[in-house]
This record gives sequence, C-alpha cells and structure tokens, in this order.
Amino acid sequence: MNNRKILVVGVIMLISLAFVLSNCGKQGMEQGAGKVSVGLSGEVDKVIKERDLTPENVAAAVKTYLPTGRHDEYIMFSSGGHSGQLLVIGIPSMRLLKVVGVFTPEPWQGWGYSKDTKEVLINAMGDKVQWGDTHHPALSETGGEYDGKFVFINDKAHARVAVIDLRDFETKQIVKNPLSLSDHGGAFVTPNTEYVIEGGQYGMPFGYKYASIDEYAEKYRGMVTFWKFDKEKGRIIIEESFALELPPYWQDLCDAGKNASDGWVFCNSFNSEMSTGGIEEGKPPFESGVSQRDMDYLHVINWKKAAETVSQGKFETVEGFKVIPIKTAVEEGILYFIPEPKSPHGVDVTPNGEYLVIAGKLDPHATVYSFSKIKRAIEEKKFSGKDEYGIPILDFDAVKEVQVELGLGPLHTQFDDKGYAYTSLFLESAVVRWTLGGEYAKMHGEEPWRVVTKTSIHYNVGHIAAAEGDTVSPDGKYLVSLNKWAIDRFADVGPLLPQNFQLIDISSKGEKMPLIYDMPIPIGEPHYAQIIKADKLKPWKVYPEVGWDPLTQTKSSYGIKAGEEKVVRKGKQVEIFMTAVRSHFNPERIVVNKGDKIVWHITNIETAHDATHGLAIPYYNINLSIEPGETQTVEFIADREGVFPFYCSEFCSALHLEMMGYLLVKP
Ligand code: K7E
Ligand code: CUA
Repeated sequence: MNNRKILVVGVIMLISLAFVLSNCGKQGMEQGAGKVSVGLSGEVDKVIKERDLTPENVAAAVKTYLPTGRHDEYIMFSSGGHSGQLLVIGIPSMRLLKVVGVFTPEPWQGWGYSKDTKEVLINAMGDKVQWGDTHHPALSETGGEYDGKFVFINDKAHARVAVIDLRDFETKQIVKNPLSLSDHGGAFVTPNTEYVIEGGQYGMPFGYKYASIDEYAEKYRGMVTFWKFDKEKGRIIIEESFALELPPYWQDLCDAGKNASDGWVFCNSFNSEMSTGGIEEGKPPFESGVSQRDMDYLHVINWKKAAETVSQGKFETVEGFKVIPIKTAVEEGILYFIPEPKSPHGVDVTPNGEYLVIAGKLDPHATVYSFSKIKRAIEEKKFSGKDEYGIPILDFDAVKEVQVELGLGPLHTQFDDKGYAYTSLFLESAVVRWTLGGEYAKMHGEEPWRVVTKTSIHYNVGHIAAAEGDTVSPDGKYLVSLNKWAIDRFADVGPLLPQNFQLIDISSKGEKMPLIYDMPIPIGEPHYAQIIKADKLKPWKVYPEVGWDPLTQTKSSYGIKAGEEKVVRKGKQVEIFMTAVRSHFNPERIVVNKGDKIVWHITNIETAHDATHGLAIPYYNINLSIEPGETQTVEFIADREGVFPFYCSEFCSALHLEMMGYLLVKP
C-alpha cells in the first residue's frame, strides 16, 4: 500500500512540476492549466507532509512509477529459487509480469498437465520429483550480447538445465545431468551460446551410484558439463554435449570468458580439503571442515580445447555421456588451477574479458586476476605445484592483479558502463561500488581499484544484477540487490518472510547510488537474475497459426479449424478433437465408458490478442491454458464413473461461465 501511495504522490509531483515549468514560459496562455497546477502542487505538498516523505522518497517514486499503459525499459529474469520457476519482472517498476513454470507444475499456464508439458517436466527424473531449486538464469548471447531468444536455468537440487523459448516464454526442454545430482555453476553461456555451462556442486560418485563416504577421494567426483546448444532448433543436443571430470572439490559458481578470455570458463571451488563431515561422530562439521585451508582452487578451463579433444575421440563414456577424464584434461592443457582465498563464492569476468573478480565469503577482499597474466603463466609454465589429482597449479603471484578490500562477506560482482564494479556484501548488508583498473581507469577517471561508495540494503544480499550486466557492454542505470532477508521491510505475514528485491539507481557517477524500490518476493528464494533491455525481446502476441504446437513450434497435426470437431472411438480409446472459442467448447458433451483411455486434443481457434481459454477437468487433475492459436493434448484413463463438468478457467468473455461441458463416464 505504502509504495503505491508514494508512486501516486510521485507522479502527481511530476505532473505538477511539468505544469509549473510549462506555465513559466507561456504566461496567460493556458489559464486552466495554471489553475490545475496550483491545486495539484498544493495537494502534493499536503500528502508529502502528511506522509512524512523526504525529497529522496519522492525522487524514488518518480523514478519508478509507470503511468498505466506505459511499459518498462528493462526486463529482469530471476530465478524463483525452490519454487522451481522463473520470474519475469519489469524494471524500473518492479512489477511481476510472469512466473514461468519450469521444474514445478504450474496450473495457470497448464504447465505439467498436458501430455507434452508433462513429458518435458518429468523428463529423466520420473514423476516423483515435483520441484526444482533454480539458481542462475542465463540469457542466450550472440557476440557476448543478450540476444533475447532463449533463457536457460539450472536446478541445483537435481542437476538439471531447462531451456525457455522467449517467443512464448515457455519451457521447451529439461535435460538431466547423467553424472550428478547436484549442480551450481550453471546456467552460464559461452558468448555465442555454443554451450550452456553447468558446473557441479557437491561431490558424488558419477551416476549418483553408491560408494562409501570413506572412499571420497577415490570414488567421488566433481564435474563441469558443457551442453551443446542448437540455436536453430532451440534445443540442447545431448549427443554433442560433454563433461569434464573434476576432483571432488565442491565446484561453485562459473563464468564464461568473453572478449580477451573467450574460449575459457572459470569455476570456483571450495572444500579442496575434501572434508566428509561427520559431526555425529565428533568430526568437524562441514561448515568448518570445508574452510580449513587458506586457499581453494579456481578452475581455469579451456572449453574450446575441450570440445576439440572430444571431437578427436579422446573421451570416456560414463553413464552414456562423454566425459574427459582428469588425466586427459591435464595432458591436453584443458585444465589449470589457481589458488584463491578460502571458500570463495562468486567469480565474475569483466566485460572486456581481462579481469576475473573472485570474492570469498570469509575474506573481506575481492581478488582480481588478470587473464593475460594467466595466459602467460600457462605458456611459461609458471606452476607452484600440482594438486592431489595431478592438476597443475598456476603461481598465485604470477596471475594476481590486485586484491581490493571491499567489506564484509563479499559475494557477487556486476559491472556497468562507467568502469565501476559492484559487489554484494552479505555480512555488511550493502552493495559496494568500486573502481576497476586497466582500460576502465580511463572511463571513470578515478583512482583504480578502490572503493567509491556503499549503499545499505535490507538485508543480507546474495547476488546483484545490473542492467545488461553480464554482457560485453553493460548499461549501468539499474542494479537489483537480491536480498535474502526482509525482516522489518514489509507488513508481517507470519514467521516465513518474503525475500526483498531492492532496486538501486546506478546511473550517476561517484557517490550517489540511491535505493529506489523494495519488491517483496513471496515465491521461493531467488538467487541470480539477468536484466535485458526490453526492446531486445520480440515475443509473439498470439501463436503464428491456428493449430500450433508450442513444444515443436510448428503446426500440430492435431490442430483443427472450426467445423472439424469430432470424437473418434477405437476400441477402448476415445480421441477427442475439440475447439475453444468465445464462449463455447465444441463438442460440449463427451460420453465415454469407465476404463476408456481418453486422448483429448483442444485447439483455441481464436486469433485475438489475450483471448486465452482454459480447460479445467475436475478429479482428473487437469488444467490447461490454451492461448490463441494453440493446440494442446491431455491423456488420461477415465477410471472413475460419474459426471464431470469441465469448464473454461480463464475469464474470457461475458458468457465465460457458460463456457463449459460435461464429461459423462458411464459405469
Ligand atoms: Cu550466491 Cu546459488 Cu549464485 Cu545463492 S548462489 S546467493
Ligand atoms: Cu473461455 Cu472462459
């Protein structure tokens, strides 16, 4: 309520200001307007006083308010955390535009109820798993820029990656990693979306088979998987994908190189101690066991060389999947380690590809590595040793650029158009702006590698996302702080609180970096988000043709036109070809026998924008959303006799309540 009022005040302010300004120039021309402006600003003053608003509050409201009908400048794709979904949010208004069903059934979109969506959803995991834990969305890229075509997202809980087509904002494919049941360093894409990267997290035997935890070092493994993406087909090609076997350190975040570092991927790790827990036996718990060493290993991976190695047949087949063994990776010069301060979390590559920013939860510094130094160290073989698995470790001092003290609990870093970096400070509950060096020093004109300013957030920020922040040319302008705790920011709603997304205005240089909006997220706990310029997205308004199959994005062979409706019985199978249009289904009466198999195709024959119909069939657990032009199929066994009124679950017209029919299942 508060925010809305602030917004109203803000826009009134703006209008009155405009009136006042326009009146200055044309005195006496429009008497009416002059009168209005006096009245409005008087009202605004009153509201500002009554509501105790500061000038900063009013400025924030004016910056984020969108008059009705006007659209946002940016669109943010945020993970939905353990809701298993993907959130679509407008910026700067911070309005929630869509919750895309991904790893979890979602009845409004009919996601997970039709035959096709059910198959995508239960793909390779069976129907036992009804959720996912989404962490990192990645927009598809061309030449290092978001191209607005696809977005990918990982499921940390089951090591799955989903492909969402941005023509209709629907999930098209979910691939299950055959090696692992846990991922984290994904989804990230290479600069032309050649591959979607999925780094593992918790070590486990490949294929998640059983092996005693006492055999951790020998039998447990880490991995990073490169899913080959076909942009034309809009699908991951599993047969052309491969993984790299890694030691069972817990790989954490990854980021793909770009520009100078194109062809490389960088993944953090922790638990290079290979701690196996056992607090119940008096052993150190994981939380301390995995943080004993001062240094963990940044994994530096040459993915182009890895792809070449696979094409030369130098791989093993594990769980039916191509895997480059550690030994091969070392021999071929695919894999190197770099010491990184203990328990790192974020790894982020600067837009020019030259610097890698690594922030460790337990170290107040960001460690910045230079990619040119890394390349030189590899060429000159400047190693400080090997790890237990024979992987060469590059000399820390040879590749380090600088360490910058940022604050407490630095995690993730983003970039802008002014040569600044931004890092989330979890423990300090702040976002810090700091200056990059090298060619970026010219852009900001300030002393490089130093803190410029901090903005407090509320509270406990994980990731931050900047406008076009992961591209080769970030926009600056906006940054969203994805906060884990909300505490006192919203009205209490019981012990479980929403997360808090806070919008920060990063458009001006220097010390001004105001917080301008709070958005509660009561759907899972999001981790990462990416923000794309809205005009790069070209979604369909309706499906291109009536009778469209959104899974294949071609015409469905089950799609029909008006007049082609029919019910075909073949033995115990009843196949229905139904149309939906305002405000009826055709046919309206479906009579079957108990035990019949029902194959029910439905086509929305509308071509009008937003003329969506639903198909709700009670008892049989079915709800579909059939958008204009779309054809969907549901299948079920009519295993219970009775009368089942089915109806349209979208309020499509004045006679929407009449848009129903009877499924009559005879004993
Ligand atoms: Cu930091 Cu999964 Cu990227 Cu959570 S992760 S915050
Ligand atoms: Cu169709 Cu309501």
